[in-house]
Amino acid sequence: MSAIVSLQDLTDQLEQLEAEAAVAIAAASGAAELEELRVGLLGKKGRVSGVLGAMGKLPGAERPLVGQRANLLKELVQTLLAQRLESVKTAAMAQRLEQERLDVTVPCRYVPPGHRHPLISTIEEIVDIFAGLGYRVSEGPEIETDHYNFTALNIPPHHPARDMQDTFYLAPGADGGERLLRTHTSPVQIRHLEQNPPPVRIVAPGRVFRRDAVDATHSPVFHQVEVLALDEGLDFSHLRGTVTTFLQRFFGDLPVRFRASYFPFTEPSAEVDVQWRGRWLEVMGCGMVDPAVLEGLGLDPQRWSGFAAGLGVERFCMVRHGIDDIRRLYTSDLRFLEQF
Ligand code: 2NM
Repeated sequence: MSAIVSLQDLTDQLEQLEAEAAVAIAAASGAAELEELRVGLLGKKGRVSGVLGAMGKLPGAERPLVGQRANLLKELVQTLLAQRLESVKTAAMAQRLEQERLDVTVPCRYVPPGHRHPLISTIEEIVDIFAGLGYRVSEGPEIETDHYNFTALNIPPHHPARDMQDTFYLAPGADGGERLLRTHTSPVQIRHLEQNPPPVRIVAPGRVFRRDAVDATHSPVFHQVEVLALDEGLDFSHLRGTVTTFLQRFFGDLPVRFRASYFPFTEPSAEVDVQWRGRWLEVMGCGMVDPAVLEGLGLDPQRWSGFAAGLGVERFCMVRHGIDDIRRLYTSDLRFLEQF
């Protein structure tokens, strides 16, 4: 094939190519399409190369003219491709912004995929009330030593609370020390006082363990919240006011009464009843921290005094919601749980 090629032919071809390229680039609608056009026009086997290949058939003096014209074309095509790519990207972003627009002012009802377990919300409500009275949350281990669970709380070696019937004892720890599952959250308060000097106001929620047979009101694993305030000048009136305020915030404005009782770690001690739907129900225990407990911690009972109180969360939850059997709280029956 030895067609005659003239300078005019090649220049016309380049001009034609330029016009076509401008139209095609303007019509391209995406980055991939633009890349295809670039390869088809400027690539090794592209159309510009095709024209330049024919250049060899021109007289030597005319070749630079075609070369210059081709370079102009290449630059123009590159500029057009870059500009088009930019506007395609801008348009794509504008479209996404439009499509993915979220109107956060649309009025609607939030339907949660689930909700808190009634026991957890009871703990939260109780803790929130004490937080509102200036108490901070304190937590500690569920596996305890005899010292923190009993001795530091003035519970003597042969006290019935230590009986095998009441306490889950574990195999001794690496140090040979007796280990058990805490029977109340009071050890948390002892640990806190060891680490923090008074004044102290803490609330200790958590799981506790007792060797009780399961029935409608007992479970070997249950939850307690205990509170402790230790400061200068605290007396029984502060205990009474705090506990009464707490109970009336939780249950509503109902009658509260204190009855003398006994705990090894408090003196005096009291049990607290609320008049709920006309009947007196015992709901918590409390008292002034026994001086022996303070002395065990190296605190001077002449200077520091405090009160403590403890309650069973399951019982609070059951009274508040009229639940007749503690096992309902552990068996995860959705027909029950969905009512809360
Ligand atoms: C109760 C009743 C009375 C109590 C005492 C203490 C501590 F650690 F400060 F001595 N913590 N919790 C306490 C007192 C708990 O639960 C029925």
